[in-house]
Parts: sequence; C-alpha cells; structure tokens
Amino acid sequence: MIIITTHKGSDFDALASLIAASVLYPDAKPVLPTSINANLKAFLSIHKDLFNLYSPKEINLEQVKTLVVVDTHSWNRLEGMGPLKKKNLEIIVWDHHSQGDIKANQKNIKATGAAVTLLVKEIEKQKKMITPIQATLFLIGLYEDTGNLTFASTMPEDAYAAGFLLDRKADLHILSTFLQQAYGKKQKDILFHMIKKAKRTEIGGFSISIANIKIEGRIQNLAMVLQMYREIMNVDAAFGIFKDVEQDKCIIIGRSNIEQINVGLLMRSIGGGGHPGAGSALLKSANPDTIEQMLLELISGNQQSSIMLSDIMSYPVITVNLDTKVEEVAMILRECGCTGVPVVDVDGHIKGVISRRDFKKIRKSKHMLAPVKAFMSRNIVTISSNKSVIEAARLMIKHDIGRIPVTEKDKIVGIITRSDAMTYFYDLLPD
Ligand SMILES: [Mn+2]
Repeated sequence: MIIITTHKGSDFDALASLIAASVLYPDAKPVLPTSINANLKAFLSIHKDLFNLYSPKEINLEQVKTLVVVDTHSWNRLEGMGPLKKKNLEIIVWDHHSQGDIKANQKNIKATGAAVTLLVKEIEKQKKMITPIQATLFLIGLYEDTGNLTFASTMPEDAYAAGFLLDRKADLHILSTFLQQAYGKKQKDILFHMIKKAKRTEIGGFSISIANIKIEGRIQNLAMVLQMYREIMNVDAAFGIFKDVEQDKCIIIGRSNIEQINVGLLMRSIGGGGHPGAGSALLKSANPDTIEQMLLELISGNQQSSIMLSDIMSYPVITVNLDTKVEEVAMILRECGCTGVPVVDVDGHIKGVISRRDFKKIRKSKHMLAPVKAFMSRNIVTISSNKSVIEAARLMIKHDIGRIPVTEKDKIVGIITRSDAMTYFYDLLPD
C-alpha cells in the first residue's frame, strides 16, 4: 500500500500538496491528520466528499510499503506515523522546508514559497489532468503560504504555478471566500489593539515593529493578522508576541519583506521555525517583554545587549588552584553539586577547567593525589562580562558545554550556566 501524508495542524498548503500528490500517485491513499486549522475545516465541511481522505487511524501501517510525505519531512510533525520510523519503507518527500529528519529514497526539496508549487510543476510536466476545484484548492494553498505571492520567500516557480492553475480554471471567487473568512471580529479586535499600541524602531536601516499583546483563548489566523499589521505599519519586518495568559504561553509570529531579516532563522534560534519571509515559535512560561528584548537583540545581531551577563551570572565562583589535588577537587565537586570548576593560577587567571568528564581519564588510584593541572582541560571557553546572554547561549551550543566562566580582564568574575540562561529566557524564577 502507498500512503501520502502531511504535517499536523494542516493548512491549505498541506491539504493542497496532499491532493496534488494523489494526482501524481493515483494508487496512494491520502491521509490527512486529524489536527487541521480552522480555515481548512471550513473548506472541508463543504468539499470533503470530493476528496477521498483517510484519517491516520484508518490506515493499517503494517501494510504500508511506500510513504509519500508532503509539506514537511520531519517525523515529529506527522500524526500517527511513529511505527513507520523503524520500518524499511520506500519514502518519497515533496517539501519546501529546509529542515527535516526523514531520510527519503526520493527527495524533492526546494525552497519555494509553497510546497504545492513543487507538485503542480510535476503535474504540468507529466501532463496530468486536474479539475477546476483541484486547481482552486492548489491556488489557495499557494496563495496562503506566499501571502498572495508577496512574501519574500516567493520564488518565480510559485508565480508560474499560479499562472498554470489560473489557466486550469482555478476559481478566484471561491479562493477569496476561504482566504478572507479568516478575518473575523476577534481578528479585527486584535489588529485594532495592536495598532493602538504600535511602536516602530529602526535597526540597521530597516524599520521594525513589534506588537506585544495579551490574547484570550485560541485565536485562529494570527499570522494573517500580523501580515495585515505589517502592511498597515508599512515596516520591513513585523513581529507579534501574543501572550495567552490562561495557557501561559507566548505565540511569536514574524513577517519580513526583506532578505536581510530572515524570520525563519530568527524563529529557529528561539525554538520555532519558518521561512525567510515568515515564521513562528511557541514558548511556554515565557515573559513577553524578555522575548521582545531578545528579538530586538537577534535582529540587530547586537553583542552588546542591555542586559549583560554580569546581571544574571552566578558568583562567587568556586575555583581550584593548579596544584589542588585531584581527590580534593572530587570532593569539592561533590559538595557544590557542580559538574565542573575553573582552575586558576595564583593571580586568579583562568588556566583550565576540570569537569566530571575529565575524571574519566583517571585510571590509577595514585592519580587521585596528583595536581589537577595534569588532568584539567586546557581548551577553555570564556566570555567577557559585557556580552549578551544570547552570545553565551551560542557558545554553549557551539562547544557543547553547560557552563562558561565570565571574565573581566582575564580574571573570573562569575560563571554563566545553562540554567542561568534558561532563567533569563523563560523567566522561570520570581523577579
Ligand atoms: Mn507549506
């Protein structure tokens, strides 16, 4: 059996890609996740019978020999497909996202504005017939993911595919019904509120606006609201930080019209994802003001943040001397519950770090009496106290370390740990 599936929280591009793939693979069963967005629900309530869709539960995964994945290639974005991960399958991917962990036998990945563009191109190449309703659905998906071909992520292929779909009688009336219905009273209220509180800043010659507001309950189509906000504010890039107080989470959405501000990249660095022109992230228990600050810092690529490491680092730092005996260090680590400590010379200059990892090098019991300098790591990563937390976090990721000594003129003044950084980002501790 061949099945086609797409990402959870399916949007129009996901459904369009699913149906377009079923044109290319007529023997395959299209499997739509049960979690789909509200627009799509409205569309399917009318059009469902036209498409022979299956839900993940209706599929006997034992029988699947070929899996076609569209508009994603990440296992964790699929619904109910976990058991397939271990099976020896033929996997075919059609996707426009660059990131993903699904290893495919056949990869059709290109950074187009919409995933359906890639499939439409193939439909045209193979001279497959499509109905006007299919053409309409494909164009809705294409328009939604490219903001009607205006997002910076839009490629010539997208515009070309749109032309092809119009030629195949895509219905622009139906299209506008489903694309605009998303703008209801709730969305209008939020947009008004955002505009009332609107601020503009200039960073590196670009205009940016960040709206930081509270929302109640689940609001559909915030991305579209943000897109409208960016247009009304007439800025190069706009970000919305929507704090859902009840659920204690922040939804962050970004839209950029310029190449220099890559929203996908920004969102990935705070745990989300997206394309250069559009992206989002979801942060639990996060302080919206901290996120706003963080976004501004990320955009400006500014190493000198207003919140310095010296504000959040831990101190005083437990250090040991070059000649401290290994057994003594072991005791100190046990007592302070640290995974490592810096090693300093008599003047307090850092010379190395001894961590639990280094203890693995110790084989003989007499080594316990040796000076720590024999076993410490000399590749030390330090950071100066006027750097930002983001800079520290980057170093931790780069060197795979959980703590970095903070220095001023070569002397240790504190230490920044992963948990300090998390506290800053997520504001988990009381002020
Ligand atoms: Mn897509």
